[in-house]
Amino acid sequence: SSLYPLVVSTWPFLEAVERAWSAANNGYSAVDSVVEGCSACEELRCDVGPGGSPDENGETTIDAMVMDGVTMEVGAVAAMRYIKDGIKAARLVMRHTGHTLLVGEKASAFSISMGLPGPTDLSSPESIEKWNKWKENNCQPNFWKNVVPANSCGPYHSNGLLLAAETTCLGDGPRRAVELRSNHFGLHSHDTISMAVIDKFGHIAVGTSTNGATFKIPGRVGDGPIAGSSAYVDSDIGACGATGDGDIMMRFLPCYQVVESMRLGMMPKDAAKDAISRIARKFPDFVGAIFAVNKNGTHAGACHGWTFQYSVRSPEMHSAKYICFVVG
Ligand code: SD4
Repeated sequence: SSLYPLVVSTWPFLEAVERAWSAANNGYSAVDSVVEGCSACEELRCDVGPGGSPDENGETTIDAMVMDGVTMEVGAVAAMRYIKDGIKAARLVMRHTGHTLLVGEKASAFSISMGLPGPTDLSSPESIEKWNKWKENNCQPNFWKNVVPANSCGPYHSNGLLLAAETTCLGDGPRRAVELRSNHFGLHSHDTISMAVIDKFGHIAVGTSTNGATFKIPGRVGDGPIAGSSAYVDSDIGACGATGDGDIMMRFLPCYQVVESMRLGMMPKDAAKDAISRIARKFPDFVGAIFAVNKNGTHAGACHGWTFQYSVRSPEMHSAKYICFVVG
């Protein structure tokens, strides 16, 4: 029996995985199958896409990327407003421009000019409610440090600083601060899909779509659209996808690390654990996870700071969830 197509994805987004797998099984290329899968996630709102995590201003934006492991072409969009179809916009950048990454308003304008629907309001009743609750809670937690933010949120200024002071005094403080920070990265809502597809021809592609960090400072771009960070692929070797604290992960390019380690002969399991532990050594409170899959279809996940599941679909096996190796 055939090994391919094979789909691996962050989180138990089984429907999105199934959609990607059917596409690949019907002869779609790896790139197009990944786009099908990530689009499904944007449509079904597996916490990604419209209605997802708002920023400090209550606005939802999208970061997305697609990478072709045969040609090593990449297309990405970041901090994109008013467009629902993040991953399709990324594919348009890859296919129809000589660029790699478009950002902000201009990424939206490009997407509309290329035929994607918009402008569309990306907020939802849920995202507005989430944002209102956060403001009622004096905009805590937030991402500021060592500074009084210029944009007030009522008692937000002083409380933002108070929180920092308290965390050094109270025994429980540091842990609580970490807990709060991890909430931004979907500990309770998994707002990033990162997916790899090996198509019938053995070609591999990866894609990512995310609303980034909840209550981020407007303008913040995470690891989602960064090749090598949220995902990476080389069809001769294998692929990797990541989720978690992108502000930290994009400093390490963990998915590039994983693919390169596999190139040097490491098994996916060891490569994934190694990439996560490189980050955890410097940032012991880091929250994040990756999956690794080699071109033979062997896969593994590694995580730190949370329990992470990833999903796999192959010809022999309906979508199944796997647990990560916890890196201590
Ligand atoms: C980011 N990595 O923008 C994303 C967030 C995420 O589950 O993965 N949330 O930092």
